[in-house]
Amino acid sequence: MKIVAAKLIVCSPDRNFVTLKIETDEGIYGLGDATLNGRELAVASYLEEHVIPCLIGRDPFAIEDVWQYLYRGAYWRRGPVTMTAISAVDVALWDIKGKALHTPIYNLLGGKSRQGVLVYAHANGSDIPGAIESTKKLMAEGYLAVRVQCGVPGVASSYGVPKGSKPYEPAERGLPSENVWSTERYLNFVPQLFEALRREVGEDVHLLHDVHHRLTPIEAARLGKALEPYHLYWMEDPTPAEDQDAFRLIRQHTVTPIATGEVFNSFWDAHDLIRNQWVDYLRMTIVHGGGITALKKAADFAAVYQVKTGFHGATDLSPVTMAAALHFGLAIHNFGIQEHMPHTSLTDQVFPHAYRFDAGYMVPGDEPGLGVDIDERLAQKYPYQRAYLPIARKLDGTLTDW
Ligand code: EZ4
Ligand code: CO
Repeated sequence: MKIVAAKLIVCSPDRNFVTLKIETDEGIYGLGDATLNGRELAVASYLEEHVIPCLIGRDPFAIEDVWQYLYRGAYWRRGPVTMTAISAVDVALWDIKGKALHTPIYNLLGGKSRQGVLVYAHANGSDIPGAIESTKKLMAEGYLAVRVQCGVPGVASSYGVPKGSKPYEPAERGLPSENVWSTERYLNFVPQLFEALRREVGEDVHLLHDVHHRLTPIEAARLGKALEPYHLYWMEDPTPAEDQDAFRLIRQHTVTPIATGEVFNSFWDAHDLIRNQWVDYLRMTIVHGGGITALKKAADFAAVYQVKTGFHGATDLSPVTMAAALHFGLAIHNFGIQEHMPHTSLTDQVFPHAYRFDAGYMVPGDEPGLGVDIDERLAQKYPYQRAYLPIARKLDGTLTDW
């Protein structure tokens, strides 16, 4: 089998997605997600100008070799643009291989290790009663794990809290919007939120919370300690992780489990975190971390240290990535949990898929390959629209981590 063509489909069915479609001489094609939220066209151009020409004529079954060719062969390693482009190619090749061998990707990764993939949903409220109501609603839908974000009194706009009646969606069309931030108000408020939540929803449901990189290590340590009575499933991205050593300090102070890495794009971003057991869950996911090939190696390394996966799964990761993550999560032994932020029905129409939610778990379905397609004609009706993630400023105007 040979790769004969590859093309990009850039579309915006409610939000922007970049999709790579690789075609073979046997008529089988594969899909890969190349979406990098707010920097979509950089990846599209990287693939179009520098990668696609190198793929033509190659054997699509030689996934490891193609991966090394794009990683080592570029000379310039790592970085979100490069690694997202490599991911797209890698996932498309796994899709082709599954289809050619008539088997779902989870079988190529060792087969099922479990019946379903535990997922967590997003609850959000502008205040504590709203957050409780939103959590209860998701529990009634069958979710066994819920991430809870809440408006903070005295802070005009918070991460994870919708502005209107639509579900929360961080990226917005147009230029970046601005959020405000107060660490002091947040730190005083969050323990009250989880105290009220546990009182209302009981001890059984898994509760998670995303700090979204906004604290210093010692502030994160204080929050983790304060949240211990409410036994969170995890505290996410407590501090930026460029300095992996920063997590040592947090770890020394609290037994609240830690998840990090949705912005990582390389195993090396997580190496110290894992081998020192400073985190419990790795969030680096397939679309930004170099594909299934790279994540399998990272997950296997993590397994040795009892670190589990907890992949990013927000709406900026297309249904192609969601499917890949579900095959992956079904197969590997050290799977922990998968984020599930449902796409809009329009996104789902553009990407018909076999995966589904059932009673707190998701399954990828048993179709060969990924089990996801793209309706190109429908996609064409929704062209790319400039959109960005917001930025955040402290109350005095200082730009801070969003
Ligand atoms: O802000 O996906 O855990 N989920 C998150 C997301 C991220 C967006 C960024 O592209 O933190 O909401
Ligand atoms: Co997050």
